[in-house]
Amino acid sequence: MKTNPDLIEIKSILEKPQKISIVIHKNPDGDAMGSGLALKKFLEKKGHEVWLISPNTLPDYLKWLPGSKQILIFDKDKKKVKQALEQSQIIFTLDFNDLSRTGEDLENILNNLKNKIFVMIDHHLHPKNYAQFTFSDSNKSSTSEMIYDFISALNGAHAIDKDMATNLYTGIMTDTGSFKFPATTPHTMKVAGELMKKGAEHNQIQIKIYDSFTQDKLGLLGEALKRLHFLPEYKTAYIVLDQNALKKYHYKKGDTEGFVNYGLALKDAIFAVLFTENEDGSVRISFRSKNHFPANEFAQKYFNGGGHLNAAGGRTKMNIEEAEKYFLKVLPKFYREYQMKNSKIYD
Ligand SMILES: [Mn+2]
Repeated sequence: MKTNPDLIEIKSILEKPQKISIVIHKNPDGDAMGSGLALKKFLEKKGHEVWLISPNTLPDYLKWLPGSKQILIFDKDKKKVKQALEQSQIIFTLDFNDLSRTGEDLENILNNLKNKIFVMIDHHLHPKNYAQFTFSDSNKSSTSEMIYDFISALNGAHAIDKDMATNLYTGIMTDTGSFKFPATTPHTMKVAGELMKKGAEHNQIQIKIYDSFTQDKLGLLGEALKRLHFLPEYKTAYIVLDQNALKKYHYKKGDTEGFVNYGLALKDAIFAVLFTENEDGSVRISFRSKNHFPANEFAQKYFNGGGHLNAAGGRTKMNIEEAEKYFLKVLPKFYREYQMKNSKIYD
């Protein structure tokens, strides 16, 4: 494995036409789809044959992304995806760093493709060791920013057209919460500016992503806000959405996207949590935090998850009442530990 290798070797591999698959993570978000679609078009322009593979269906709010109709959905057409992967010499994996993020079935297939060249491009912590080329940088705002840099480093920035710029801009914008999360750097802003020059219409993208709620989604948000609990002693806001609430508003995948952030809109909140009950009774949990509160550590320690310092996710097989109780039980201890560690450093 080479971590953050120089590009000479990969550049020479891409000199002649190759068959290439790009795999993004399950439940793809704007960054996964944006980076994947942009890389696909770039590689096609260079004369390669490219398949872009999502483990499962795309959320409605991202279906307008240029090129998204060409994405192969593993859940819908396993045979086709398998064929694409088997024909490929090179497999890019984007916006994740652990093959389990593709789901059990696809993970098994990927694990058995021993003679392929794997290239990971990702910005999450703790990359697994499955790729021959690992581009991993958890200080980057997004995989889309990394793809911009990757394309530039291959002397390909001139090839970035309006569609690619739109995809990359969307990835950066969604992963940075519209350029407000701490991982947003001067370089992030510079890349966003370059993408605007290449035709990304920032205002239209903003409208398509954030100002396109269905009435049901807005109703569900209202319900979520009514259910918001604030625990001032732990500076924590949390929301519990059970199947009753979701069904009332005809929940579709992606409808709760962004809801967790509303907890952090509270002046004194530094930790926001959203519990969502799955159809099978298990629970998925989203975590967001401000400043130095380690959402990823909390997710990892108590809810089989992980992620970034300020944005993480987890899951549990407990039912939703048990999950809430458990959360309320473990939070005080975790919060006190955080306070003790940080009083010395930041007060
Ligand atoms: Mn990302």
